[in-house]
Amino acid sequence: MHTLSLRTLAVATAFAGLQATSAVAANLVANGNFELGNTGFSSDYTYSNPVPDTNGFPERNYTVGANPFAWHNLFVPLADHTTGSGLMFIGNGSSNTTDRVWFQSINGVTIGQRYFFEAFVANVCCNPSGPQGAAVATLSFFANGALLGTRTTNQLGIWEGLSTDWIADSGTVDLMILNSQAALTGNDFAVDDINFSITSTTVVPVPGALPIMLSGLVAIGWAARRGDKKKAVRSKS
Ligand SMILES: [Ca+2]
Ligand SMILES: [Ca+2]
Repeated sequence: MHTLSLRTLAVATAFAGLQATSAVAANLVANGNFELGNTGFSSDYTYSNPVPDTNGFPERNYTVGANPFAWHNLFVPLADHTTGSGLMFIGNGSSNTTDRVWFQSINGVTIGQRYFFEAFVANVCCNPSGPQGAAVATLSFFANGALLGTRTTNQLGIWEGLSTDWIADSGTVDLMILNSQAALTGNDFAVDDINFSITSTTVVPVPGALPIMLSGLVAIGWAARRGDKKKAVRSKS
């Protein structure tokens, strides 16, 4: 009876493990989808309200809003990446490339653990009333100073994703976005759905340690279930 129970558990968790290969766990970034507004993160840019359509005029300003066009009348209308009706970070790029566009510290990270990182960016300048072919932002994402990846917002009004893995080198991860584009004309962008989460494929059973292995399998099953929920959200990209 006891053996049967264990086997049943092993089969169930092995199946869950197969599902987990492309899944991710809960997002550790606070307000990574910006649905809570201007909270949970920091920026060297100056915050201004998402409306009216002249608030976005100064460079080195940002807002958290539902539509870039509502903040700057030369920007394009753009639906957020999360649901198509939510909020996003909208920035008017700074001429100082050392200004941190967005940054956040996350505690409780496991050293040596592989983490998944993903974010989406878009170029928002300009609509037909504004300059065409203006400079585009080049956004680089860092974890504890290490470059995770760079995305140039080449396509006007189109979300472009960046995703990668990162192995934690500290119990705290400082995530940061820098923009290497210094132009004032153009260089306007949106960011949404910043995700930093533990990957489910790196829970490695210790040979001969059955209790540890079973706890790992349970963790994989948990990650898979969380991942299924996340995939449902991702399918909107
Ligand atoms: Ca959003
Ligand atoms: Ca600008």
